[in-house]
Amino acid sequence: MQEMGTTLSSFIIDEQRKLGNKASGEFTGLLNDITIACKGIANLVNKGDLAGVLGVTESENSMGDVQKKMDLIANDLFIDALQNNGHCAGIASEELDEVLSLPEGKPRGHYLVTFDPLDGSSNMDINMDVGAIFSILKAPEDKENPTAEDFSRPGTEQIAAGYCLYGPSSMMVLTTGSGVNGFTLCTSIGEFILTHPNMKIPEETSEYAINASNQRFWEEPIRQYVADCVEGEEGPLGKRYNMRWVAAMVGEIHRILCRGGVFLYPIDDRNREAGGKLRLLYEGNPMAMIVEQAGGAASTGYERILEVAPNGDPHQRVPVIMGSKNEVEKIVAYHNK
Ligand code: AFP
Repeated sequence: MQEMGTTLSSFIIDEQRKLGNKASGEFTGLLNDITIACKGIANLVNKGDLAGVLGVTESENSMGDVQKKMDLIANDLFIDALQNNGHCAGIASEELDEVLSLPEGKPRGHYLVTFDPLDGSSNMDINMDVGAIFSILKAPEDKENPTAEDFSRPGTEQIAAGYCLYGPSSMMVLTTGSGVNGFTLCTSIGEFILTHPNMKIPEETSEYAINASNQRFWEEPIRQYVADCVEGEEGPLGKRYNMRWVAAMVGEIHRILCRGGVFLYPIDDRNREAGGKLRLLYEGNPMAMIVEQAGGAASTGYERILEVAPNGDPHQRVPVIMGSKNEVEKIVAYHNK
């Protein structure tokens, strides 16, 4: 009989065992809660129109983005999984204007969770990659209802980060600070199975991902880097580059973890006022932790994303350049010219 392999649940419990009796099991419980939310989202995303989850709602989130039906359903699945088991003390979500305290009487845990419950949701109606991104911080001691400033911590203080990619297969990729591991959802038994142990990003690449339609809005360093990539072998970078754009950060970062590459969503004339497009707490920081844990680099162009000073806004934005270490360093050098 074929071996089932290591399930995510047993992997997490083994990680807990390594901590000996210091571990209470609460963190394990929290990761299990998040896994349940991701399985619930995978089930509906994979059914698509058959589950009636496509299309948009009448509402917008705090950034003025029209919310898709599945944005709100995924958001509710995360909140439902997190608010009942006493592992979580507070929630920040892309789909919620303010940080969320648990309802009166619900048990509080020692962790804060931030998430984008459905990253790339504009891909939902065209059946392309979408994902969920999450980050875990320690909660302040003895505070019934954590506030926005309790979430306002640099990315270096994250104790775990991960994403679930809903692609041809559903995959959970997780780091708790000692490397990155990938798990594929076996739908017949409803378990994530370890398929990509110890994921590492190749330090070199010739593949970049950027929304090239924004070229006229870019700052000079990005414009120059992409122009040099397009010049290929005859250009200053001396090699042919390939380009990809999935329009879902989870899909870009997963490709980079699997085969290298660099993903860029820089500041441009349209988003300079806001500080960029992607959000620090539940996109930039978790993905930067994952990328660095896999041997890559994650920069704003001027500083390490994980060291960006949070400003108290749960929806603070950040310019993003992340992926293969040597390529990110090259792009940072364009910013230092
Ligand atoms: P949506 O969740 O609104 O689809 O945005 C996805 C995203 O935040 C990120 O996942 C993509 O990399 C990026 O935006 C795509 O941005 P463009 O639509 O400007 O290409």
